[in-house]
Amino acid sequence: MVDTLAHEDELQELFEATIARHDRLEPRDWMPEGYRRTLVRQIAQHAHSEIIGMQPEGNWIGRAPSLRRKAVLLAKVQDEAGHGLYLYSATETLGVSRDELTEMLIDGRQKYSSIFNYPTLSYADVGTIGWLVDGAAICNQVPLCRTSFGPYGRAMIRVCKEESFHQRQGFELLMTMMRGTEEQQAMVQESVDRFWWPALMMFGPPDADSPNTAQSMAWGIKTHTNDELRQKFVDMTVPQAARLGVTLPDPDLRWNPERGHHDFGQPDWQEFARVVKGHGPCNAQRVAHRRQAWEDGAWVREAATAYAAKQEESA
Ligand code: FAQ
Repeated sequence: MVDTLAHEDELQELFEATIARHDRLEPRDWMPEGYRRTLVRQIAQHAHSEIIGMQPEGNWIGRAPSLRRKAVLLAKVQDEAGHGLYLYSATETLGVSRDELTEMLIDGRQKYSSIFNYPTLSYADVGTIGWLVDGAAICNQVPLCRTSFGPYGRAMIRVCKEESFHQRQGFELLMTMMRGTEEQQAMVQESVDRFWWPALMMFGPPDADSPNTAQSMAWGIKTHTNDELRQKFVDMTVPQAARLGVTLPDPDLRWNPERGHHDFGQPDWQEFARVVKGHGPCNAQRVAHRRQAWEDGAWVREAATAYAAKQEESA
């Protein structure tokens, strides 16, 4: 017993030394249970967000205004599926199967990003999601390329490259509409008005109300706080909005020369809490759609498992 405890102490020291060196933990390395649980929570939530996030934009694939726009949107939505799969694979290295993760999503035990509970009401929303939602995702995810768990950080490198392309296609789509008719310009402004505050909520609650940030930073899972990344996003987006010619719907938004950053207003945090608890405009629809797809795909999973077992038998 004493030996086991001494051994655990050594393992804990090794773990802490790895974190202190800003080195990476790999799946077979010893890690504290809390570290593993936090990673499963965050990476699974991230994976679910990518998969649920296919729905709002997928809604416009059949109604894209040209073949070119349709091809771009199809490719983007497929990229999001790919991101979900890399992230599920990273979570599986922590000892949870993809089946278990999906079950936890569809019965509400795990979350996905609040942003995907808002509807896409006009085609301009496809551009706004690319510009603002992928833009926020990049701000949050570039630092995650250096997160302390190897498989997560490596998945993020590829994901970020693709998200950059997504953001540019959104900006280009909006710029094209802003050069169009007055109706098209009004569609863009209306879409930005709806998505601005939910995009700020993507970074999570303010630091003072974020139960996980301090421990996740100490473990090198997160390298910046929620408020730091939200500020970075605002500073990055304001000049882009000016270039597009849209107004960001925040009367308190202004440059603060003393801080060297923009001051800005707070999102409605009560709305955020409602959406995260399942009471946003589209929560029920998003989860029902995912559950249906999971049930409809059961025969494919069974067939693939049976085929794999046969292959093993004959090998
Ligand atoms: N929505 O203590 P914190 C994308 C939860 S991918 C829902 O601050 P943490 C690509 C949080 O889980 C977008 N829940 O938590 C794309 C925690 O839950 P608990 C997804 C939220 O983890 C683009 C509780 O609140 N990106 O967009 C949200 O330290 C276009 C307390 O919060 C990622 O997942 C929220 N917005 O920090 C796809 C990035 N915020 O403990 C398609 C990775 C917080 O009750 C189309 N994740 N919660 O279970 C992260 O960086 C972090 O998990 C944060 C939250 C920053 C999101």
